Amino acid sequence: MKFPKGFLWGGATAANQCEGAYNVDGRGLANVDVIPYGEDRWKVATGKKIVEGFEENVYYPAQEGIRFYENYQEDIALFAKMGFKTFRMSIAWSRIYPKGDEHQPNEKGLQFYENIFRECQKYNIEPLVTITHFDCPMHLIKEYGGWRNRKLITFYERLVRTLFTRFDGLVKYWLTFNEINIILHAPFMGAGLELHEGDDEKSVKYQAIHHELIASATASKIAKEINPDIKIGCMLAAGSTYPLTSNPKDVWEAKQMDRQNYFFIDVQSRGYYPSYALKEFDREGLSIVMEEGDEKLLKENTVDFISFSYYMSKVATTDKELKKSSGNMFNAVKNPYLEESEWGWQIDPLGFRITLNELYDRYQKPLFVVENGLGAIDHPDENFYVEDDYRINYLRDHIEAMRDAINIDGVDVIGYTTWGPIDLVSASTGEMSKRYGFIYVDRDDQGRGTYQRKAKKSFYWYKKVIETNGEDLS
Ligand code: P53
Repeated sequence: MKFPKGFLWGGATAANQCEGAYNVDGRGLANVDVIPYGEDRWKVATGKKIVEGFEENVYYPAQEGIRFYENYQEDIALFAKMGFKTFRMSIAWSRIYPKGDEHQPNEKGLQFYENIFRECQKYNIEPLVTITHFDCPMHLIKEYGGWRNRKLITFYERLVRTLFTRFDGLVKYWLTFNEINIILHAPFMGAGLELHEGDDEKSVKYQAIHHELIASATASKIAKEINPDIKIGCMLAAGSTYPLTSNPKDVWEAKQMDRQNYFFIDVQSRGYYPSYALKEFDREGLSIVMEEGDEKLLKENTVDFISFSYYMSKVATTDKELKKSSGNMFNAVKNPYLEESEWGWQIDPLGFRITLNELYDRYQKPLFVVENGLGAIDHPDENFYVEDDYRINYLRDHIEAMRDAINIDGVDVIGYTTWGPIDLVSASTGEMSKRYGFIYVDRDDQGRGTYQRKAKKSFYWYKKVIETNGEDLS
């Protein structure tokens, strides 16, 4: 029961959740900067509360992150110590193009990422780079309306051309949009999309989505022109949906919920809008403007591999009362057979194997697991040391499930990066106390602390996993 030779073990981060230095070296303001910590967070994230900038007496966790901007050398050295083969990180768009619509990139921003890639190179760590992980320059949102405006494709094209050219030879694996389906559930956080009064919400979202899909295909096209060896992946917030009962109505509901998410990858991987979506747009009278040439572009520039995050499976029901109680963004209800994390996320390793199989059955392209992990409250001792057996157990069970998918089911998996190998700010809650890391960071929910780094028990465990290429999970 082995993992393939050259399997890419590592960890995954995002600029907005770890870099900090939000106004340093010419970086422009982005949507992710103005999403507050506290009770308004989700209102802002979902676009229900529109913000212009910072408000007084509110804490904005992205401003400081975990100070990765200053600490990247130390942090990458720690990843190297665990034996990372790959490191997933993202580019802050507004470091490269501070407003988004300039013609010349900001050299200091480019230099920062070049430094990171050179640091990785020192340790033979393959960078895996997300072009946009939820972020969008505020100027593009306020001046152009963000992704609802087709011009965003041009600005994104400028960004990717700059990145692919400058980092040719340093970066081989790129992801176009992190969790592209999150735009449906948290449009402002996920894509900088604001909803205004009078908007036909669904039309606006799918128009923005169309622009993102075209931008993604454009990135594939440009990448191959610059260097045919570059590999482009899409990125989905995955996790299969189960029907709550065998009532065919529940089964149908589950299928519909899955399709909502698979829709994105259907386009990015197959190269055309699936008929069920076209029918739905028609039926509901959604007016989505597409241009001549879009179809051809999508068809000719599909992704090379499928990447996704997996934290949990979901459960669908047609029971209206139960649905109301769900309280999470996928409208999923509790699974009576599963345990859950302290944040109510269902823990389901077999669901991981099911999801891997589903994605492979559907697309027949190599899969890259680029996020998986357990957000938990840690209890450090006086030296900041954490014994996180709960985290080790979660990861072991999931790695075993992935091993079964590879060895028993024949699923093609390129690599696996755990979410937040170093503790970082939570996307959904803005908390620091929701920790995923092998490395503890001394910082609390309000940004107070020494920001000192310290290896947890799981650090040594993951090191052994990588050393033995997944054979020793004990
Ligand atoms: P946190 C849910 C909500 C927001 C972002 O989430 C999410 C998800 C899970 O699908 O997606 C990813 O930090 C995301 C990361 C994020 C991670 O899940 O809320 O790509 O940015 O940190 C974990 O616990």
